[in-house]
Amino acid sequence: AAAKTTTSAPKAVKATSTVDKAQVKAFKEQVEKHLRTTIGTSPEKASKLAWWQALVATVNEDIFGRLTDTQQTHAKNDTRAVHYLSAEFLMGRLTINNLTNLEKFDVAREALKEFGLDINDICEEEPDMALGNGGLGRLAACFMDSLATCNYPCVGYGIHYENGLFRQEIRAGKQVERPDSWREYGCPWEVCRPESVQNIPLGGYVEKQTAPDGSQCSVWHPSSMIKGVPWDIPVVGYRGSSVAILRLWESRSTEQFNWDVFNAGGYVDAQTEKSLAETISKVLYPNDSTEAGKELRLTQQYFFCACSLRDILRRYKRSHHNDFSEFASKIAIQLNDTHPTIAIPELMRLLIDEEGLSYEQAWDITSKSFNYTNHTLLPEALEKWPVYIFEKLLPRHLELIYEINFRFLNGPVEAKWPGNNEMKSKLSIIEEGEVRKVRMANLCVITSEHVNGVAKIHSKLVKEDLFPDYAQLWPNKFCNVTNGVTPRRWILSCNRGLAELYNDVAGKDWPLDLDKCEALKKYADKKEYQDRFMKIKHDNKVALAKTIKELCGVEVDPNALFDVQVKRLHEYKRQHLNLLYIMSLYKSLLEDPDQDIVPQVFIFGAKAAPAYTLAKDIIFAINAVGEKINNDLRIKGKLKVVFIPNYRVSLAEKIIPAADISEQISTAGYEASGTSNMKFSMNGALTLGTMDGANIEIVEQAGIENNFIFGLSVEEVQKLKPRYNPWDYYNADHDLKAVVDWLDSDFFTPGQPGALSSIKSSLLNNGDPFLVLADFASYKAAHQRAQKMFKDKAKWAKAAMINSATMGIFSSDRSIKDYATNIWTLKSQLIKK
Ligand code: Z15
Repeated sequence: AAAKTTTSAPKAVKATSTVDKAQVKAFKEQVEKHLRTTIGTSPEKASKLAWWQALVATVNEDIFGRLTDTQQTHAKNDTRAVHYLSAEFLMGRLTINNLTNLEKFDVAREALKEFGLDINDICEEEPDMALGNGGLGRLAACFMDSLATCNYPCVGYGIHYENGLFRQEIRAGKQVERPDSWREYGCPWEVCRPESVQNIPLGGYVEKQTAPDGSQCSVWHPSSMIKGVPWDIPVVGYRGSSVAILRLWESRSTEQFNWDVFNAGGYVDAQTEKSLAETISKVLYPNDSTEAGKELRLTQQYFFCACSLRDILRRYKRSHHNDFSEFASKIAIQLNDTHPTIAIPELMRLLIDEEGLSYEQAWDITSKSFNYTNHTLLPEALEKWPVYIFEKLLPRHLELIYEINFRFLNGPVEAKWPGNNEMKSKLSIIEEGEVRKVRMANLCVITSEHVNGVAKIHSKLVKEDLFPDYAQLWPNKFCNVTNGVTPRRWILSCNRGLAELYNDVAGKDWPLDLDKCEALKKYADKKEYQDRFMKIKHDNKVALAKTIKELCGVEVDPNALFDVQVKRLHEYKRQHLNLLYIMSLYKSLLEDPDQDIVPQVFIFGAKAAPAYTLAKDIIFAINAVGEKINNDLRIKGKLKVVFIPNYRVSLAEKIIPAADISEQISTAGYEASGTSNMKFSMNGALTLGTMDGANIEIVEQAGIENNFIFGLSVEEVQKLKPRYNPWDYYNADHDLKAVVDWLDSDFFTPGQPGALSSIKSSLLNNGDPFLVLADFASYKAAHQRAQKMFKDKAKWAKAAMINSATMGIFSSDRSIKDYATNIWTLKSQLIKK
């Protein structure tokens, strides 16, 4: 039916006419009222920042009522709830998303227009809330949106970092890190909750006491006390269903903190000492998938877990007093990676030492409450904390970890493998060696009811390769929940043109049931729909071209193919494979400038961990090669390479809707899932990628013929790895050899020979750990297929539409429902007004 009414001409911005005049008027009055009475200025002299603040104050009026309704409903029904513990929540900006979820965006846009303001321009004032590094933190943010939208009782718990992920500047082609003080001028979304402050003990020693009956018990005498102050950020579900809470803990000093200094008359010294306690929540560690292993990091983890558990216990005791028999039926705790593992011994400690339960009772509750999500197989990302750090910071927790380990090794392990010490040392929580270490993942697996990976292939590898022995003990503990992303942010808010198209072909409920988008599939052959779809893409590319001009000073043609790789910089993600291909393309253009190639723009965005030298070298190489190519008149603008600085959520929202090709080129077996791959496909990009992580499930939905798959499979990588010699590939492929050697010249870095040679060296002298050279030829062939298809506009449009239309299962609502059903046994709760 929808097909008949649509003409070949793209729809005008018809939303304007459907906006209710009275609502616009009311909204406008509210904004002006807040501008005057909340912000203390007037329409005549207000800055953009002030307008934004007034806009947020207006939105908050809608949010807080629903928040109270949500909390009252949950309290009244004494509902089971999930507690999502995560060291990272990468929320990005909240204004447009909250307006969208409240279905007030159009009203707000019209209201601001009447003040002569552009809503997008005003919303650019909002700093990103960048309290995360990458995929793991953004996943937590998408999950909060879905938990609220699907009405699941929940709390997200994390750290109120004063500085989020560093701001990246590019100077002379190199990454420079700058602090990100996202709340310098206050954050209007957050509410401080002094009534829920917690005090957290730290350090000191454990005293052994012998009770009159001869039994031993431990008394912890901490050396200091840290105050945890909660800040609540409301997360509005789509169409205002429920409002979830993200509770972030800020560390402060207490008077008890170093009270001996105080007592010695050191008033000023004690003020200085404050900084130590307040350091805890100062900064987010900027490593994605590698552990720095710093003492302060473990302190951060313990601090937020200890605060969160006390908060959970306080709320539980409000309705159940000191009867803990229902704890596990009311409380589910999800550990987002091993970062919050310390919550396990902390809950044991609280139940035994503070609440007086027996070890057995405490273990019964604890082992029924926790679940663990694994996000990586990379050995360098698996957290192992030296025992000596535990002895210093958390001596009582270490004792409990030893006890858990002892009972595990002498219980289930001894029963399954009697007298097998090799098995015991493999499965032990403690790694023996020069420096004894606590293996956090082992503690998670032993304690948790469920352990899940984040894509089908990854979950299989978690069970079979990472924890094979645990899987023999507990085969049913291991499961899969494929990641997802919220379609409210990643289509509806960031790609309004595409959202309109889906409204027309799939009805207006697709943001709540993304499978409905499949309706577009039947129009994928129809020219007028192809034209409309590609016009939306083109408009997004025009907008991105403008942003690129502003941020990079480079002119790019929206008619060119936009090939995008945006993600953290990591060897396993292989940005350098992309770079080698670009160099080979450039080389072939220099050899034959008149060849008929598709004009292409290669777009990169990536932050490198500040101490990851090779990653920084790759950023420099991309910029150096880009500089040369962009200014080479011989190639007549057929090729452009841009590195967009400071890649973050708000840039992703501009870049992803404008992509033609999504680069997902990790070595098979190394990217647990990926989530930008899903966002790109939803927005009509074709995936050029390996059979890794969720790419496999994406092509399962969209069809391998509508994407460009290349490279070794997981099995092939596993087989090749032990006997791999990169020199064989280098010597056998003239083109590959030429571009690798090019890195050793000063062609791209005039006057600085060798400036790019660390990359060549990692590929040849360091054994090319991620098989870049092995996949090069196959990668090049995939690019050639992509170029060929791009010339056939109808074929490309159809493939893009099918990709977008078939991503229903990658809504994070589906992921959250999987968790709720298979892991949390959690029911949704309709909110009473
Ligand atoms: C991180 O962003 C991811 C895994 C980690 O172990 C850490 Cl420490 C950070 C990513 C994975 O690399 C990515 O494949 C996955 O999609 C994402 O987590 C969310 O599960």
